[in-house]
Amino acid sequence: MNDITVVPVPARVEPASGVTFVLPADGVIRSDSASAGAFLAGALRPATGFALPVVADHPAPAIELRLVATGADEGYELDVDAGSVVVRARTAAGLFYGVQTLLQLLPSSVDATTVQDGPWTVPGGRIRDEPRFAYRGAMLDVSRHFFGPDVVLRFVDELSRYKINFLHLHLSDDQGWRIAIESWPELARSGGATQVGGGAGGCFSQAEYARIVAHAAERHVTIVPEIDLPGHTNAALHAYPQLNADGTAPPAYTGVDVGFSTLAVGREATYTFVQDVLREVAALTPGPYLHIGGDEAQSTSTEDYLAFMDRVQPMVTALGKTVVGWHQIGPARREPGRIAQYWGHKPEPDEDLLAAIAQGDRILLSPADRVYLDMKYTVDSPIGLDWAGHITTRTAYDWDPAALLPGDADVAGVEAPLWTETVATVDGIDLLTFPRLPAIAEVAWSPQAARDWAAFRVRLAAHGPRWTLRGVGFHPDPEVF
Ligand code: TNX
Repeated sequence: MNDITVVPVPARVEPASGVTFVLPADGVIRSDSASAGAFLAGALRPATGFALPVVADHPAPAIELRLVATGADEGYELDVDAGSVVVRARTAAGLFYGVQTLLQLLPSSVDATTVQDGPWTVPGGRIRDEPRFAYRGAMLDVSRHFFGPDVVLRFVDELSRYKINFLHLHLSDDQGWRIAIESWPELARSGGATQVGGGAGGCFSQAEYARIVAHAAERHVTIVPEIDLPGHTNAALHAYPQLNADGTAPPAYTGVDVGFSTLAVGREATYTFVQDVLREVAALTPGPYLHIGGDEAQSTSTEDYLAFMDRVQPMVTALGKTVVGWHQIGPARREPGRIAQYWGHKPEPDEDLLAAIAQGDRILLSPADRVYLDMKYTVDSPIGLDWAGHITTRTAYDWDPAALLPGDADVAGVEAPLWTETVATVDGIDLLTFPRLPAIAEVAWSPQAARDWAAFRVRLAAHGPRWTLRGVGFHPDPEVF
């Protein structure tokens, strides 16, 4: 295990030198969790060509997945000797992460979709692992450009390999409304009908959305839906004239400006609308969080913004969910447990962020100059923005979440947003996401003391061939590959 290339790096690794496990063709998987066993077998069968039956009991299994009474929430232990591999965890999530680590310990050809030559070796030793932060997130903006359910499922699959456990979906913005709301059907029909550049857009049906939520849950990824309010709402304003202060619907918007739209904060129809939307979205959300945006409300007066948030945040609580908002929500009266998502990038302290910290909000870190996946890597990147600077893989990796904010901030974790003003294709998603997202996953999962750029870049480089085998594109960052 000396040279393992696991990303994120585990908290503790003790190699057993000279010891190697080889997966036998007639190996059996014994698992306390049917889903974890099935997931592992499903991942191993295509490339190995082995049958790998999964059973609940067996005298001499090749691989064992055991639920045990102790351990951290998402932690696991992995023991590899010449005769067997054993993963132990207290929770199903922990078992899943142990399985992901095991897959990365096998030769990279395990990621091929057709049968490959073995031997299927795993280096001997012990791993003891658990996450630094409970919230390890990515965000996909499906509003600026719409991406259908299959693209989102594939994104979830890749995130979960790196132990990311939250996917925030930015479901509404000026350019498009992307989740069907049965009580307001024009949102999907008319609000979802276009996107940046004027393409066809699209909108998830509730059944499609439920499929995303279920697929993610099987991979221990919780979906965080965002309905961005009260700004970033042109698509809704276009669909329903009564949400506008002057009662007139604006045209659909296919540009990339921000800050020009607002719900009519003084109209009762606005609150009926918000209540209905949040109710339907909450009903589709088994996870704890509802994100209500709150950023860049430049067309809403401060007074109106605070009044709006005073009415809307308690709706989220009443639906049994916890409020998440961009950090501009900081000055608005908080609801219990609220998370403020910090997306600043300036050296000077941000007053809205300080207000959130002072109120006791948990802070989700999305510093735009570190983890905004929509920023270009360099001036030569074919897509991406640059308002927060260029972000190389090293820039995304080389920082400490504990050192970013004033000492009294309660950091919930780290989330990497992919805004899609310039991203119209899956290739574009891949290029901006890899290899930076795995770098950020390590920032969020691994202890700071175990992280080091020089060692990381070598581990990360080993994932290039795996992405290629899986049909995932990436930026060949010259500092890594
Ligand atoms: C800022 S981050 C925005 C988004 C843009 C993004 C582009 C945030 C809360 N608002 O509306 O898409 O910059 O990088």
